[in-house]
Amino acid sequence: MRLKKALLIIDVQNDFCPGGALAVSEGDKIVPRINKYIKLFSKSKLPVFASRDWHPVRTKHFKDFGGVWPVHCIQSAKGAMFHQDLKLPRDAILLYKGMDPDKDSYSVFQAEDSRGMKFEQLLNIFGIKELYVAGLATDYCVKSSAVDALEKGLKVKLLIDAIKGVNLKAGDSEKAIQEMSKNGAKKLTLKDIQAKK
Ligand code: VGL
Ligand code: ZN
Repeated sequence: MRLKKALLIIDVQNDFCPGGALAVSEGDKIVPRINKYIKLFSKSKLPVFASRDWHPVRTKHFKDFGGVWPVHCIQSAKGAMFHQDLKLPRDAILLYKGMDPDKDSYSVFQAEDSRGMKFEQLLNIFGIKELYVAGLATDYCVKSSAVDALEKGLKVKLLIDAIKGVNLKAGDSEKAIQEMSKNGAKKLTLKDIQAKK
């Protein structure tokens, strides 16, 4: 039997795009590509999950309170909104993470939907066994989510033409991709998928 797949779009939010508080270089460039993946998944009636970094004003995640990051993705603020060109389907399942003022919570496995249902429970309900992962940032949330997924026995396809990293240190994204691959993630591009059809 073919594994049931879902698309996981991580943190494509204003603050992670150029002009945002924690801008990922060319973070916005992946949006049109992600829209193409969304179309493919919607056509196949497969679920689309979209997470958002969703921080309270005070959290140890921020420099001001002992963390490493500038203030970003404050709950309901403009910076926390999805990039305006991201075309999420009406039935996309929205996930929120980073609400705990004492934790960093990079992984989407620490995220929940608007009713407090954890990502892993949602995957179980939908019977998802394989995640196609896109979004921001390669070296934090994407890496952490992919590694957790693999650890939990899910298959992971890393959409390498639809991710971008912060690169606090040069080469961080490349290292993150290597780590995900080492853990079992398979790299994939839109062309690879189209070639299979
Ligand atoms: C993230 C840095 C800070 C992420 C979140 O979602 O990748 N990165 N907060
Ligand atoms: Zn954050």
